[in-house]
Amino acid sequence: MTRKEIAQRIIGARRRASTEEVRVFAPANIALCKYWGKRDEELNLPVTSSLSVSLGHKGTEVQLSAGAQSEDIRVDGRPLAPESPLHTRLRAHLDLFRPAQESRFRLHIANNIPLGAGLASSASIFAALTRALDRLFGLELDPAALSILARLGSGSACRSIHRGFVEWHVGVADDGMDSFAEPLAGEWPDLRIGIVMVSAAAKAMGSRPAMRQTQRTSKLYESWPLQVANDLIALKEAIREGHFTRLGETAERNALAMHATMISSWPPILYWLPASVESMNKTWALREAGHEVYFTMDAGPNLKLLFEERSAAPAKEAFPEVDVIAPFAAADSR
Ligand code: 2P0
Repeated sequence: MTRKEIAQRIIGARRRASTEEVRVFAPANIALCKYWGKRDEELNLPVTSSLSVSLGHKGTEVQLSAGAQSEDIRVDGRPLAPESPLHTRLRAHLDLFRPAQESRFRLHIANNIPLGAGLASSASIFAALTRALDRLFGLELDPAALSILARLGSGSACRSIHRGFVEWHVGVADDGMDSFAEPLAGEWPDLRIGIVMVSAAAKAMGSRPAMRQTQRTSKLYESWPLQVANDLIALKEAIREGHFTRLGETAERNALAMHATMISSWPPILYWLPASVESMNKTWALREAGHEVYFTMDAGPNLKLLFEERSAAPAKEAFPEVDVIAPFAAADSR
């Protein structure tokens, strides 16, 4: 099954002509239980379910119109090099919706998170772009269909279609029609996510090849689905009951377990820099001192701290550069 076939099946004859410009925002998301490994690389179908929280006002705004003279793709004000991998992926996503072979888009992408720094920016880009295409062509697709289409652009993008806590269901179908994200009930106004930027440089190895290498060569990867199954149960219970200790411990353990599968792959994949380990030690020292601060990490060296408002002062004291996001605060949810 190809991406084009799936998109055709969803979009069908719904597309209406449009030359207006649409402007759409989608939030970035941080997984508390990670997506790591695919059962289908073409369709970005995962090996397990995953669970995330979206980042409020941090994410991507897309401006999109059709009817341009030539394809015009800009990121943060600068034209994107046509030979860059992101350009190729964006064009491929636009192709799924392109009304005619000769039609061209003007696509301007504005991120308020650094690109390629393991802050899940591809998730918000492909979610915002999918929503923009839906609006531009008057498709009026339901959230599950939007989530499936966003997934074809980037796996984690299917979670950025929603706000708050989100679960991406693994699904069992070969065509992936049951592999989409849904919001979970539960608000957590006191929850804070602290971005600790260890390095803003683009990562040495993208998550796609890293996932592949882990799946193929890590003996520890065999235990990953069981880890995820248990962590999902614990996280959903923690969210339901507002049990922060359970949430933080589970998220931190899940991230470390994911990194353990990478470290045990061959050749080994280690995203951590010395400053990453230093930040982990600082987090553990905060907990020793009685402050409930946890961390999660993605395919990069940066940490995302998890804490509640009551621990904001000690967290900021230990990490003076931390950028604190309140995912459920009214002012943060545009
Ligand atoms: C996540 N990551 O759950 C995990 C944790 C990175 C580490 O989703 O190949 O950019 O586009 O499906 O979504 C990053 O992978 O990968 C990711 P593709 P994606 O957030």
